Amino acid sequence: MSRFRYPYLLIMGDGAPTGSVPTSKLEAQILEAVLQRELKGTSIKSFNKIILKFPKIDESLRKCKVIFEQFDEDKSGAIDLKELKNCFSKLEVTFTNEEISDIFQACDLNDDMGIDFHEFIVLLCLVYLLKEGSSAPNSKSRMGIPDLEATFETLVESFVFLDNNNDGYISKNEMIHAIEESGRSDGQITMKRFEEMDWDKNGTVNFKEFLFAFTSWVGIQDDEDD
Ligand SMILES: [Ca+2]
Ligand SMILES: [Ca+2]
Ligand SMILES: [Ca+2]
Repeated sequence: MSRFRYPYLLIMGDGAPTGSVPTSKLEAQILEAVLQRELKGTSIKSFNKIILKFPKIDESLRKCKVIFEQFDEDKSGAIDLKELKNCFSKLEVTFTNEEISDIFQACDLNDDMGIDFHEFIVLLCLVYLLKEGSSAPNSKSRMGIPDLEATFETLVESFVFLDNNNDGYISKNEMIHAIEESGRSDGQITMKRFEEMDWDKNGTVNFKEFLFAFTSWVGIQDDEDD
């Protein structure tokens, strides 16, 4: 549990859905992209498969730090709006200014006007999802960072697996079902973690909430306190 240090209380002010209804244009777009993606299904067939992928996901996300530092041009430890615009143009990701502001706000969970490393990973993964289908048909990469994109795909696939009824949200029952089926002895701990990621306690977790929690579980938070 020591990994669970992210200030979740701060997240509550962030426009997380109060029911299974998107609260902003961006949330609606993300939900739509998730629903589209769910139609394709997932190669992940068990909860244990997700757990087995943790070390690899962790390793890959750590490498993302290099990218983060590259875009944090003034080395302030956070990416501001201007730096994010440069970041997108380098990655050849096309967004309007309004969209960039929206995604910035959505991922700046603690409202400090900067995207820290953890927030950055979630942000890139959301971009990855939103840009599905936007790259040339033969291109393997949407953002020019294929290794990381493969990891984002794993995160998306994990969500699709857990969202058993494909409504775009992971419910408590879906989580219980996945854990029970896996026969894990640490099921109770996992359940507790689910409850922690469902901060507004409405019984469901959307894709963004899932990403924040999931990327904490795999371990990237561990070296952020030094
Ligand atoms: Ca900066
Ligand atoms: Ca922030
Ligand atoms: Ca569901």
